[in-house]
Amino acid sequence: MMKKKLLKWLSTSLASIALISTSVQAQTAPETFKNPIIAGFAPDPTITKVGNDYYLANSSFEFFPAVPIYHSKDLVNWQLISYAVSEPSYLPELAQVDPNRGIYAPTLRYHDGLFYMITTCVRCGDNFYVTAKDPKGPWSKPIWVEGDRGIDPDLFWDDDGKVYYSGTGILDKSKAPWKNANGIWIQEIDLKTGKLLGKKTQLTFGHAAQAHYTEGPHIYKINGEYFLIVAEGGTGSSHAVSVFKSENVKGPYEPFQNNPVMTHRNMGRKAFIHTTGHADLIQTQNGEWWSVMLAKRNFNGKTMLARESYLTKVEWENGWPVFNAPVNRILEIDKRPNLPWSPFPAKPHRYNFDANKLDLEFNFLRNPTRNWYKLSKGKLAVELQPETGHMNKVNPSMVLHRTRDLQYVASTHVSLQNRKQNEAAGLVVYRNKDNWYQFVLKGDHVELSYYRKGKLSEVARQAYSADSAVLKIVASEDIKLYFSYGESEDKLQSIGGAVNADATSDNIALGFNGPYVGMYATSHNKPSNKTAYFDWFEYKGLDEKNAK
Ligand code: 6LW
Repeated sequence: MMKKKLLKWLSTSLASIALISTSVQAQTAPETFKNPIIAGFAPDPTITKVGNDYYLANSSFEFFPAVPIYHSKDLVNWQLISYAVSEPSYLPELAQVDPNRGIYAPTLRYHDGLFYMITTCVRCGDNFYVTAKDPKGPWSKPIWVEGDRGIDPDLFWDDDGKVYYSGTGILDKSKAPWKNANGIWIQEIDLKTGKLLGKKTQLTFGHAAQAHYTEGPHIYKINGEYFLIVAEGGTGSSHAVSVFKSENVKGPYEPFQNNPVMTHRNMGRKAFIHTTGHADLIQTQNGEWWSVMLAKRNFNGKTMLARESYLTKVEWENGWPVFNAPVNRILEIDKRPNLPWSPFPAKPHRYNFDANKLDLEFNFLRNPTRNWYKLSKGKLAVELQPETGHMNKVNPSMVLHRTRDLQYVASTHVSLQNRKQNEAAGLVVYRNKDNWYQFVLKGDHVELSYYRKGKLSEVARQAYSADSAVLKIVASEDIKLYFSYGESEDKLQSIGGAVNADATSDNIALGFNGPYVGMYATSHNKPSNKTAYFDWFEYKGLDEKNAK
């Protein structure tokens, strides 16, 4: 009797708790979302769905681990869960690439129990794919595709079991139809071996005469018809999305007369969201269609965060897609997909280095060919290497965090004992070898300097002899960086005043990659047996995240 009563009480209370929690959820789930869905360095997004889970991958260029993979349940809240290439020995070629070479636009797909990520390593082996049963990994070794040196490969599984590889390029160069033309072609692929089978078929050179740089293809079969979606115009202000369809996978593909179906190319330089293009489509479990694509944001004329990932709705009218009807623009605030609101718990801002592995957020500049860092006793121990951030094709001692906000605070506690004049450790704001800021303990002083278009400028240098320091960088809305340092967090003094932050912007450092902030140690071209110890690193974004 008692037991029965208890059970009843339990079940009614549980039911009311469930009711309360659904209503809390309903109350707190916003109606809108905020673009970008992944801010900062997140170009060339590609998306796939398994059950009610969504996965998105980005290109990553010379940074490592390569091809970040994010997970979401509502297309709006995304969590970094892995990288498709995180084992350095799987892609040793990435140790030597130039800035903005390396990993270009990927395609992420799921078929028959396996995830596939296919991409190009530019100037480091060309096209390859990796597979995984679990998107968190482990991912396989690369399987190299034989016979294509073009970029932006796509994989498409047809209903008859055949798999098609789409590549970018003009098969017969003598037939290049106009200046700056590029094209898309298709060929069957054997996914066991990576061999392309049969003949290559050219599908298009672009939606119309004069279409430039047709690339980034994805093929889908929707209601019995084959759709080809491409990026056009180059990944700058003329970027666009165009669509084609065909009754046969190998064409002929008819360009939609309303192409390009999405572009901000005619909005002029003042557009806040610009460079929209390079789309991939997904249908939700509730029947809606959405597209991810890349775009950039214009902060008072400066593109500080490079190419980011955006989301927009797609509807079908007369058998063709309409992007974000009726405005046909990517909006910063837009109506949310009809999916259960599923935010992830906020991550702590401070990384204490207590685990035995670096947090997924951290990246290296190129593939580390040797183990120059270690996590031990709650510290990140970083060996000084002669390589600096101003050298090309090297892997300096840098541990970097994507800059995901226009406004942020980054800080660290670093110690480097008995420093010689060539030995330095501290913070960097980094884009490429010619455009970056360094704020370091060096020899007997603190030094703040930056490279802008390859020219080194020293902002400030102040005597400092203690073994360790807290270093702090504040990036502000007015495109300035403010630096401070001291022996403890409550005793910081500023140095250098307001420093123009635009060296890492697209305006100055234009490239495919994006900005980072992080930790750095170097012995400036000379051998050293020193190790710098980072007690913690903090990255705190100050941009408002989700829509109200
Ligand atoms: C990407 C290609 C592109 O692979 O930029 O300009 C490349 N075009 O689509 C790098 O994101």
